[in-house]
Amino acid sequence: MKILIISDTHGKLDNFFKVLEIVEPIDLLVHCGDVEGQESEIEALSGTPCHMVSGNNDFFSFLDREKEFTIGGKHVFLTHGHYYHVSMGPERIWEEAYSRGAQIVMYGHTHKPVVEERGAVTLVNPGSLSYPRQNGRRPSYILMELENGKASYDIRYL
Ligand SMILES: [Mn+2]
Repeated sequence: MKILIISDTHGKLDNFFKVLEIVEPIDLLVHCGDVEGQESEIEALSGTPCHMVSGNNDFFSFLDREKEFTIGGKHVFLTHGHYYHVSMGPERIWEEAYSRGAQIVMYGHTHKPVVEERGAVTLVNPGSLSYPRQNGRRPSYILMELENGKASYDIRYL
């Protein structure tokens, strides 16, 4: 199972088109918030089921603020991250994910990609496709592969 994880597109879809061309076909799309419109378009273009949450810039969005779902037997907690002050570090979002019994927490907001296994919870942040802030500032996304209950994550850059 191939899962594309993106975040913080902020109303721009050009890099999303590029990523889709590179990774298609995918089985699931996850968007960690700060979509700023085009929610329906993104889902339609991906051609797959889609989990999306609202971010701190999605003021009038119909999207949920948080979601929990299961992929390949793994309990995933999805939220943009600003409620847990992820700009200061992932401690609070980690605690929330742990208390919910999640094995994976997917979030955005920092515009810096992260994959980190921390005890019982794996932190997964794809960075931003539109306004990257990590060193080098290349737009980033994560391709997750699930096989026989084992997850692997590939941080990729455009
Ligand atoms: Mn953002």
